[in-house]
Amino acid sequence: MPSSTEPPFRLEGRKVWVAGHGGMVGTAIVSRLERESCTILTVPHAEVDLRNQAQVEDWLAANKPEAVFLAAGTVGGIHANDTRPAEFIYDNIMMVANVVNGVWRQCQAKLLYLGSSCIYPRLAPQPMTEEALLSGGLEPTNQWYALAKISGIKLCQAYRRQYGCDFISAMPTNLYGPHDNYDLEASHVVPALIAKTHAARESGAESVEVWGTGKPKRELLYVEDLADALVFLMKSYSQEGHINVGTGVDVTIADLAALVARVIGFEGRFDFVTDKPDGAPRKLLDVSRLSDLGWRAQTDLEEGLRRAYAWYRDNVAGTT
Ligand code: GFB
Repeated sequence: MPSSTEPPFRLEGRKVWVAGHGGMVGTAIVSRLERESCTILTVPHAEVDLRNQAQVEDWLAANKPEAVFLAAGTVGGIHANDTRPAEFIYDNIMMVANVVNGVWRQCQAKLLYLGSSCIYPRLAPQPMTEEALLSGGLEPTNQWYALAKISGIKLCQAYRRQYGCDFISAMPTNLYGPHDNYDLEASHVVPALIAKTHAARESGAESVEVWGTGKPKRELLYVEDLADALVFLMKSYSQEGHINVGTGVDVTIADLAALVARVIGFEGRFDFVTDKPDGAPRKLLDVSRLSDLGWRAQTDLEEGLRRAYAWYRDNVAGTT
């Protein structure tokens, strides 16, 4: 268990690498770190492909970061996970293996890795505590991604045990916010509902299609809250066990759609497309360990959806 006697890890004046800085999570971490008086390091994908061991090792040897946020990954919603299994398992295993081993060999930085609530067993008791990991069978639609992410958490633990590396893992719930992926084939539910509902309102359509039955529940965390939690953990947490990061509250997909409609001002109806998968029935995190450490999410779901929609209107709608 975390202890209040652990010395805090200082970010001030340090070189901090955000791997995956171009994605939704990486962008939010970079923006949060701008308040920490550290030197933020990033490297474009075209220069270092994290799946390439030699490129990762060479870059780490040349740049020697002192802290690493490993936010890179091949990620996507239920359809992308279900239809691109090879990419989801190969890319994510290679990235974490190369970065974890490279950091140990080249710079011995403190490293924070990201799991995901979808890697807990499909039918884990709710809310899911950290102990639920590996206690049951996986959700079939994202088992490939889950196996890669579980391997990443275990890699961090193994390097801590055998080599004494200060590697930690956080387990975020479903995320949304600015810089999300709005490609409907690859996106998660929040950007999909925002894009489809906005389009319906603009065109005057009477209905919006929602995949599945609308009955599954999801816990949704605004990505800027996640970034704040990750900086908090980087500074204050140094244990082998991963830590859940969420809000502790979930919502059905049908209620989420209704909330998105309210935010966007759409007055039509939702049609549930039941030949699309529901995925896990529920995956609510038990966030008591993080609360006990002193961190809580700040952004309420409706406010977060308003900000996400504002970003979508300013950056995506009408630009394609
Ligand atoms: O967000 P989502 O794709 O991911 O889907 P998961 C959540 C729920 O929303 C599912 C429903 O029940 C979907 O069927 N849904 C309704 C929709 N309409 C839509 C839509 O238009 N698009 C999408 N995408 N969903 C992912 C995992 O699971 O969660 C990943 O597959 C990842 O591995 C992520 O970890 C956090 O919550 O089901």
